[in-house]
Amino acid sequence: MSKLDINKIRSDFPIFADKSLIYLDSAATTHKPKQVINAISNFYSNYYANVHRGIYELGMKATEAYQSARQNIANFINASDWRSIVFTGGTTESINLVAYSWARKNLKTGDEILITEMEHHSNIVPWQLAAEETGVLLKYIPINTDGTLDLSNIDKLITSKTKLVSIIHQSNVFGTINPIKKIINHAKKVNAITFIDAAQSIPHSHVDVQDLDCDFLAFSGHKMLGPTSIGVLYGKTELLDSMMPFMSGGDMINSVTMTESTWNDIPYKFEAGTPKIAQAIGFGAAIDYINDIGIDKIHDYEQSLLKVALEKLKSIDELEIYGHQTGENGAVISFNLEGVHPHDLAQFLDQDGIAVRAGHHCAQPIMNKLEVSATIRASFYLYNTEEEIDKLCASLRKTQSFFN
Ligand code: 7TS
Repeated sequence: MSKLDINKIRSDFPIFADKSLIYLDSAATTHKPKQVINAISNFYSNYYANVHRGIYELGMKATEAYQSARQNIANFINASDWRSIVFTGGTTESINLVAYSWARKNLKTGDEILITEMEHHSNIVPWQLAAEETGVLLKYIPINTDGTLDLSNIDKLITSKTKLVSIIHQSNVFGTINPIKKIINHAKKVNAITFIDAAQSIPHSHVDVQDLDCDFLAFSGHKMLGPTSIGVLYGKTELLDSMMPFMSGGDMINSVTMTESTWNDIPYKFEAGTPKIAQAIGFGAAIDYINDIGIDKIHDYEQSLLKVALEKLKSIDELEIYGHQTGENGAVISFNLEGVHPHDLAQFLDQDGIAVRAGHHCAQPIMNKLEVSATIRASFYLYNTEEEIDKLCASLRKTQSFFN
C-alpha cells in the first residue's frame, strides 16, 4: 500500500468523527477537511466583504484572498496566466458558458461537434441544445463494452467539418482515463477547438494545461475537497478575449450607458454579479490541502486502493465489474451483483454505513451500451482505507446471501 498518513488525513475531516461512516461516493462529491471549513468560516467571521468594490481594508483583504485563490488554482493546473481561470458554478456551468458564448456564436450548419458516448450528461446536453439551434451535427466517438473509447475511426470522425471536440478525461462510471492528448492532437490537425471535462481527473492526478495544450478545460471544487457551487473554466486567453459574455450585469462591464455597454477584461467579463467569494477562498484552501500532501502521492495511494478493491471485488461470485480491463483507470468502480437491483443493493450497503451511488450516474448512453439500467459505483479518495474495502466486500457478500 502506497503511503499516506491516513490517520492524520482522516482526523482532518470532521465527518469521519463518525467512525461508522464508510464514504465511497467521492466521484459524486467529496468531504471537506477542517482546513477548508475553517478558511470559509474565517472569511465570514473576520474579513467578509464584497470584492472589486470597497476601497476599505476589509474589501481589499477579501479581494486579495479571492485573487490569491485564482492564482493558486492557475498554478495547480500549470496555467501560465491567471486570466485563463474563470470562476463558474462548476463543470456544468463551465460547459454551458462555452456552449453559449463560443459554440452558438461560432458554429453554423455543416459544422460538427464531436464528443464521446462516455460523457456525463453535462457534456452532452449543452452541445445537443447548441447543435439544435445552430444546425450543427453532433457526433460521438463510440465506446467499447470494456469501458474504453473506440478510436479506430478517429480519422474519419475528426474531419475538416469538426469545429469542436469535447472529451471527458476520466470516466465517472468506469474510471477510464482517456488518451486525451492523442485526441487533442488529432483535433489540432483540423484546427478544431478542444474542450476537456476534467471534473473527475483533476482531483486525483496531475493535469497540466500547457502540456495538454487544450483550448478549454473544466472542473468542480466540490469534487476536490472544496465547497459546492464553485468551479473553473480554464480557457486560452485569446479565445476568452474573443468571446461574448455569458451572463451579464454588475462587475463584468467596463462602462455602461443607456444605449450600450463595454466589457471588463477577462476573466471578470465572465463573472457577472457578486462573485463566489467564500467558495473561491474555500476552493483555494482545498488546493493548499492537496498541495501539502502532494497530488502525486494522492494518486499513488488511490491507485493502490484501486488495485486492492479490484482484487477483492473480483473474488465475489456473480459480481460484474464494468471496465478496468485495460489501460489506465482512476479509483472508480462500477459493478452489479447478479439478481440484486442496484438500488436495493445500495440500501443494504447503507444499513452497514456504506455510502455508494446507485443509478445511471448521469451517463445514460453508457448504461444503454452496457444494456443495464443502473450500476453500483464505489469511488475512492485520499481518506479511504483498505479496511473500508474489506467492509464493503463483507457487506456485499452478506447481501448476496440474503437474496440467494
Ligand atoms: N463531468 C463529469 C465527468 C462529472 O463526473 C460530473 C459530475 C460533471 C461533469 C458535473 O459536475 P458538476 O460539479 O457541475 O455537477 N459527476 C457526478 C457523478 O458522477 N455523480 O454525481 C455527480
